[in-house]
Amino acid sequence: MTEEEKLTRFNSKIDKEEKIEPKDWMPDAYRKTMIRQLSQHAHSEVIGMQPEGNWVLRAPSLRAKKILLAKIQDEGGHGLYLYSATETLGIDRDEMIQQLHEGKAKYSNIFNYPALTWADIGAIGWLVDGAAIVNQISLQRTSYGPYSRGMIRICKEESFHQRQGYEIMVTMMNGTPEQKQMAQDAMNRWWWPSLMMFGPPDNDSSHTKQSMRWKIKRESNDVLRQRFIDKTVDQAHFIGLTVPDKDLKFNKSTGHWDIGKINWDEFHEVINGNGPCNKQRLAHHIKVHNEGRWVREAAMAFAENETRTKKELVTH
Ligand code: BYC
Repeated sequence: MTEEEKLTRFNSKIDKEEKIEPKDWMPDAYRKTMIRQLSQHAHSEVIGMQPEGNWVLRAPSLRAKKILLAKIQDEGGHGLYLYSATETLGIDRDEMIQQLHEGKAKYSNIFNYPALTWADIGAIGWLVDGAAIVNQISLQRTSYGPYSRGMIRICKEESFHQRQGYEIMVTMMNGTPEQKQMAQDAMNRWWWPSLMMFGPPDNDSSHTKQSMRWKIKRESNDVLRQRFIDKTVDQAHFIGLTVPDKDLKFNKSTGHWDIGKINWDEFHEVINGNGPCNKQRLAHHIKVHNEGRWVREAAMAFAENETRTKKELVTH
């Protein structure tokens, strides 16, 4: 097949909603975009374990601790599926990790904020996982097969995470005045960064147009952000939390909540390495990665040994 015929075939698969699979021909730019988004998504899952990990030893009950541990393990698992899915595009995990350590690969803005109190664990589950679900439900229909299948599995676990967070917020809002204040304070700090998770406004989003043409992204950043706002404002009001936005107003003509201005300067500062915890998050990842080198080497040596033994058994 000529290059042109291959491209026609690729485009027709996209038009017919067929999935692109690892061995299929794909344009270089599609492969590059997929590697960028998928590896950033994998890094986000893994770096996202850090703010929550900070609270495992301080969880207020055995039940809360068990649930938090299970959630954090899920995030690690999501990272692993996503690294594996990215590897099907021809990049290996060492290279992805190196890009992360060198600051060449991004991860979600949200994980560069500190988790200061137990209420932050509620806010992360409710708002951060809540935002992630809205984005990931849409990505279940992404055109790249391994990513789409990964998202279907991941979404099932995310809905448990979101409920875990909301349950913490509900409990605190039914508690003492101090507990209510802690929940409100967490809401105040996590609300705006959660809205930024959906990426820049559509007009400033460099990749959306092409990614939507290739059906990598199925809905735009602003559409998904609005869906999250509409769901979450009602949940906040239901338990007595105030949304920290003086311009928040229900728009009867559109049926949506209108919000005030998002501070995009803050977003750009954070994704360019200057958020409150960027340096800490990366330094921790590098330290733990180096400490785990002997485990990777031992696993490789064991695998090589097994292969050699099997070969010897076959030849004898
Ligand atoms: N943070 O053209 P745009 C979780 C960058 S973890 C940082 O709109 P795109 C959890 C973007 O990369 C789930 N950077 O980009 C885990 C681009 O820069 P580059 C995390 C961002 O890709 C543990 C530039 O801005 N979910 O749930 O079309 C505990 C222009 O943006 C962000 C995912 O990763 C951001 N928020 O759309 C708890 C979702 N937004 O690369 C919970 C998968 C934008 O050109 N990713 N940038 O240098 C996506 O859906 C899309 O990549 C985005 C951005 C919607 C995020």
